[in-house]
Amino acid sequence: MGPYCRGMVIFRQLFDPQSSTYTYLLADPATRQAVLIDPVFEQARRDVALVEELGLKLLWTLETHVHADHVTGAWLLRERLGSRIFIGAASGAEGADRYIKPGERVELGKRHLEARATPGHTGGCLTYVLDDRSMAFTGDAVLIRGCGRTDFQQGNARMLFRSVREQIYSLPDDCLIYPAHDYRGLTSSSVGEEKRYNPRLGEAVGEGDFVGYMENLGLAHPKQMDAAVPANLTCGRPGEAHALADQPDWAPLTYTFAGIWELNPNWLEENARAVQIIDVREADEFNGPLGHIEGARLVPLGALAARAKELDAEVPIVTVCRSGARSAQATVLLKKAGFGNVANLAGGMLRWRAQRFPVEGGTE
Ligand SMILES: N[C@@H](CCC(=O)N[C@@H](CS)C(=O)NCC(=O)O)C(=O)O
Ligand SMILES: [Fe+2]
Repeated sequence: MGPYCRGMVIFRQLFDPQSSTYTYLLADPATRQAVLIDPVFEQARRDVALVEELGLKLLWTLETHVHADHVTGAWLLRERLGSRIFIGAASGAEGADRYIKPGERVELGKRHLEARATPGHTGGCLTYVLDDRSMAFTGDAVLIRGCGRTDFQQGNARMLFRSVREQIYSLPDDCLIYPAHDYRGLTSSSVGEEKRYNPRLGEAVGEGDFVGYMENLGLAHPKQMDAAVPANLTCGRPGEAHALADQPDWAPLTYTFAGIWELNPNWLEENARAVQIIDVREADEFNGPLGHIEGARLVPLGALAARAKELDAEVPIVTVCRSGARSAQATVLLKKAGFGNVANLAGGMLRWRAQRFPVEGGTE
């Protein structure tokens, strides 16, 4: 394989279960520059966590089209990470930083994606093809053994048929296809496979057959369509009433890709009196060489669910253990028990002590 082989790009496929949408993270390992294709508004927090944990710099968010079934995370990611919003020039959307025309490249460190016009599902659909033609992000033009519907948003079955034949089936047979959705949990396909087995768009299917098929899909409109289309026409900018309400404001918390809210020791040291510190280790550890944080209450993890009612529901909770692992699980148990403001002390007593914060008991 040449210098552009697939091993040289960082790649993750992410899923939004509510809308069955795939979001793709691509990054150049040399420069750490990254792009997210089709991010979902409700998943922005997860996407931020992954970008940060992998040590990447999110340069752009790219849309394959104006989605009808979910709101894009583009605007929210720009707020949180300073990424720029790229969308097709033919999308009709306002508020983007760059309007991409077919044939243009999106640079990503030493790598790039080529935008190809694949209208038909909507009037402005783009497919992004990786520089070595090993991967194509087809949006809703080609789905795995299917394709995007053509009954709204300037949809046009004839146009979709031609787009797929000319712009996607002209790629190498082993080029992998990554669609914007799959409703059965299938994750990827290839050009050769779809040419052979796609029931709507197989090579033996003619344009007239395809149009007949698409006129008779009989699908209900997407559940979120009335809200999603206007929001996506402003690149996912929420209406005024929509504060970024999902970000807890009682402390500067970090959300991990593992799904845990974490707190750093410095904040806890300065704000210990404003929270309940729950140490979930065993009694012999609490009273052992590492010591414990002043004011911490001992509730071993195994007893936490049963004893949760002893805790004050009005005061935020910080959970602590030796390394931060058991206490991460404690946050999960406490959330289940109905406590809203809960965070894990990152790194546990080991990091607390490494940073030389004071302990009660313990040995030097
Ligand atoms: N039940 C889904 C419908 C989603 C839907 O219609 N998806 C569009 C893509 S935006 C599509 O083209 N689907 C093709 C298909 O289901 O065959 C929802 O409510 O979101
Ligand atoms: Fe779509």
